[in-house]
Amino acid sequence: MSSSPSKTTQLLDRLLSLEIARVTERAAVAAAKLRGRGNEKAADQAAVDAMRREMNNLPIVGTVVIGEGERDEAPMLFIGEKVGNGHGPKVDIAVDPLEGTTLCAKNMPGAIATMAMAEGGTLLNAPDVYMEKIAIGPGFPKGVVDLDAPAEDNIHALAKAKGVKADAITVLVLDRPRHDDLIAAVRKTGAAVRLITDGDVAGVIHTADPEATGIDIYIGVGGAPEGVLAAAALSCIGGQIQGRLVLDTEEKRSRAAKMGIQDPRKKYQMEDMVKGDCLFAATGVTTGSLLKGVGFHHGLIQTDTVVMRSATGTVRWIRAEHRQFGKFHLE
Ligand code: VTB
Repeated sequence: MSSSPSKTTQLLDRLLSLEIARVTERAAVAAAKLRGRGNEKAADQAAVDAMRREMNNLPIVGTVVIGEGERDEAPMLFIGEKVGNGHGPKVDIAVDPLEGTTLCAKNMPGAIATMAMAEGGTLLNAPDVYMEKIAIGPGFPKGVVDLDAPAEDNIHALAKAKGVKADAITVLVLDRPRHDDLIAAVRKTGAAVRLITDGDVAGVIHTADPEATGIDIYIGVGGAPEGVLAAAALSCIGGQIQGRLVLDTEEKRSRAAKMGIQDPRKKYQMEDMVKGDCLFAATGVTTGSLLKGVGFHHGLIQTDTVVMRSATGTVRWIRAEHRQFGKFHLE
């Protein structure tokens, strides 16, 4: 950290780390009203509306760089949309108002409302495509695992660095047919696989605390927006993540090129995805291993939020009790 932080840096810490929690709280409460209704679209829309409404109260000149989609397909929080009240620092915004729409619709564990905010021009502008990802927590030499190495090699290298055998390693993987070979390769080493149906932002965050979560490493192909959000979180709490966009059609390559991506095969390090000071926040929608879900009680709404900041590594857990419901715009 420099000895005289810039105005943006000061603001990111002093003011916005609480403000950003308000934004994810609002989105989480709106989505939680629709838990278990089997309607992914409605829950997502409610989260988007709430997040956007609250974000536009923030004292920022914000640009959405990771959003609900590209302008033609997303009416709100589209990539390039200007957000904030227009008075404050220039910031990049990454949002996933409801990460795990299916989890919310089915009322299953682990749906969250999440966003990151960083100094203007410092977050990777990634199109909504898949991303190959590998992530581990803090405390290992840089490059101990590598996106381009076979899974077996990564597991053995990580086990060696931890001073354990491969069978003491647990790998988190999204449960998708595209990962069948990966899962088989992991199991061949003796390592365990933990499968998740959705929610790889929280999945990557789990690698930062293996003692508590039992997860040592995340490997696989998930959404690129989720990859950038996960990189934002890891840049705050430590760890390593590498990603590569899956640009397997001309159409995707051209969309990426329009967003400034010149090398479609580039392997992004965490520092390429999140170049400066950044804040990350997530509020639980349904209870998961990272966060509790929203609690609706008589006269009280409870939310559980984590806010992190990269420049200081500060992590704040905010258990909030809300007694004024008007702010949530619930019918
Ligand atoms: C993952 C998962 C997300 O998208 O990124 C996944 O973590 C990737 O897309 O929660 P597929 O579902 O097509 O595999 C989500 O499920 C969000 O939609």
